[in-house]
Amino acid sequence: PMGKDEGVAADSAMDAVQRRLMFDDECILVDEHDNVIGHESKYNCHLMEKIEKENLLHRAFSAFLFNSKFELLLQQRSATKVTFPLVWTNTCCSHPLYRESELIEEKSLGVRNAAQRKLLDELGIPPEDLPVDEFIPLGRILYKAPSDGKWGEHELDYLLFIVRDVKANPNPDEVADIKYVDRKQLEELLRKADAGEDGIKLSPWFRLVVDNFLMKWWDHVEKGTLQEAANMRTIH
Ligand code: DMA
Ligand code: MN
Repeated sequence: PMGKDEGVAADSAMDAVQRRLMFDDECILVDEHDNVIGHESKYNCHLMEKIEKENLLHRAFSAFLFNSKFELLLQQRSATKVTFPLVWTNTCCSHPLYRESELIEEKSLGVRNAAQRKLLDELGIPPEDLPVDEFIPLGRILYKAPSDGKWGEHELDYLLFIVRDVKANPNPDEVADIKYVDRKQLEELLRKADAGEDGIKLSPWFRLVVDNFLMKWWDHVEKGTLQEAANMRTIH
């Protein structure tokens, strides 16, 4: 296995902030039923070769934040992200870390704690504006997606919805741009991404959610019935 220093040397072009996260963040390894089986650096969890050889699967979350007009907040990932730079995606994604507060399984509290932490880190939204109890876990998906070169994802991803009016102050290390979209504006973005117009690219996990769940869940956002849409038993 590659040592820390060799890894850093081999990735000297990597942005310093992103490199630090690659080694500081300890991800949670799970089996395909989402049982915790260990932990591994963010770096190793996202190396395609390691993913394939050791069948590494880690826990993640994708947060979808809507304002009171029921518009969805999207972000464009920064150019310095190691995986999927400059792609448009849902509000905030990351990983619950291998630490007590983010390993709590009951009602997915660990994952909701991680979402609160990263919405502050990436979008500057204060935790007071995002009480963990307001995040509604709707489902889990398992997917594998290569990014560029040697990097990629293999995740068991918790889908969290929250409806709150917030003031965002994006962190440029993480986020290149943000925008709220209504359904029509999202359709237009999908069309552009499909047509390759304006260089618009969407993340593979956001696309999966859009194609399988988002529109019916958006109805529940508007009706205030999100809890009814939740199914945390099945892993899709
Ligand atoms: C990882 O997101 C999680 C998903 C669902 C793709 P990320 O690459 O934005 O993680 P981080 O923000 O921790 O770099
Ligand atoms: Mn990941």
